[in-house]
Amino acid sequence: MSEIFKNIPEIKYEGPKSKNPLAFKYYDSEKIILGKKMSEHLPFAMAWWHNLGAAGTDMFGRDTADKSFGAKEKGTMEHAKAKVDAGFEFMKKMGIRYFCFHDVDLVPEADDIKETNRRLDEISDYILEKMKGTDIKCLWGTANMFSNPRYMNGAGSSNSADVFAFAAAQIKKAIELTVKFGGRGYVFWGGREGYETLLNTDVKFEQENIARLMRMAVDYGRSIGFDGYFYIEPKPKEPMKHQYDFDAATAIGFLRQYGLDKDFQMNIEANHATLAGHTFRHDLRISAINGMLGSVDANQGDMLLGWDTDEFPFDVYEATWCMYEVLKAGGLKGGFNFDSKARRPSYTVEDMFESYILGMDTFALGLIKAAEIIEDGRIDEFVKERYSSYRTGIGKDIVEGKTDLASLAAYAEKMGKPELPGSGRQERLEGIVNQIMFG
Ligand code: XUL
Ligand code: CO
Repeated sequence: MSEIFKNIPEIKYEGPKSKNPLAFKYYDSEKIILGKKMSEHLPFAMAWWHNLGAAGTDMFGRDTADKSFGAKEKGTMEHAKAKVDAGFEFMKKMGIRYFCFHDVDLVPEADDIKETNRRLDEISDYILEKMKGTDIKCLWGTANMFSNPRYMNGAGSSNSADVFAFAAAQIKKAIELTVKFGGRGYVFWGGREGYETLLNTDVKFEQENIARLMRMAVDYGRSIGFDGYFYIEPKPKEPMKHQYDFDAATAIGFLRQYGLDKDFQMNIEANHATLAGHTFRHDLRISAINGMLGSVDANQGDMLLGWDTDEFPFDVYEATWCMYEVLKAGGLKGGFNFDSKARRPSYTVEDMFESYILGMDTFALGLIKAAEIIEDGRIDEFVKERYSSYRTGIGKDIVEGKTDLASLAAYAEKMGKPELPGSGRQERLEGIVNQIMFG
């Protein structure tokens, strides 16, 4: 098989002074941060759909990039194999060790699922062959249950039982593929699991059905030896007006309600969190404190746009807070999947590589700075001190469950006017962060 990206060398670390656009400035895979190699802290993954599929089409215009990778006709098995060749060459040159996929990213979908599955068998054999002799693995797999018109009303939440059954068939195959690739996880992003209007929607029934489908997925996955985590990837809207997995807190509540919380974790995507009106960091924290911070879809949105722009991560502050949350949570069992696409006018092969270099360098910087914030200790110490009133006296009694409303009321009567709770020192803390970022 001939080289596809002939003008692109293996991407190496050259350090912050390098002016070479095809080199890492901060991602140094072997560098030790807090006792672990950067590459272990940052298991990066390539998103099959954006990197090998998305070619720039938007609502107002067609493709700008050529992602045929030498195949004569797009949407054929020849093209599917060319994507595999391109993907593996790309990952090797970038030093990326994981990939994520939807079933229909891998092959063109046929009308008959038996034919689609036959194609998936063929391409997955080809991928397995490629994986041999490399250290490239699968981070997670998923089924696309949102693009085909049959999913206009969702998959698990569809009003049609036949559509529900079709979704089950796709999930079954996608889990089998994930297991075949030795994947670490299986994702449910509820693409159209939501509603446009309550006038035609039975929310309770739809949510129960989604839970039924997830339960079947867990049972089947475990029965064929899948021992990774299932993930919910929350997103509040787009394509549906209202999606059930609105944010981490909502998804966690749902999993607990239906007894799925032992098998599932969160896959938090930055741009989804911000669409929900949160910071990326907020949804990471909510997942972490519930023991459910599983994996990350790394990207960023645009403050001025109200939709999922899936830009490559560039904002070092955001990446720092992400890595701070991840380090505090003890790392990820999953990884960092670049669910990001180069902008439509960034249509060249160089842009494919430079986008990933930007994303990986941004997260490497985030890791370095988050480790410095933790090692500096002033922020963590401040937060600890802020709650010190709960470590002695009445505060200790509250935490230890030794009080009730009556005893606290008696205490308050004796106390008179409570002192103010102490300055939050937000500006001082922000100054410390800037000092660490640029000092
Ligand atoms: C869509 C999105 C998906 C999921 C996988 O916003 O993020 O690509 O990551 O289905
Ligand atoms: Co995503």
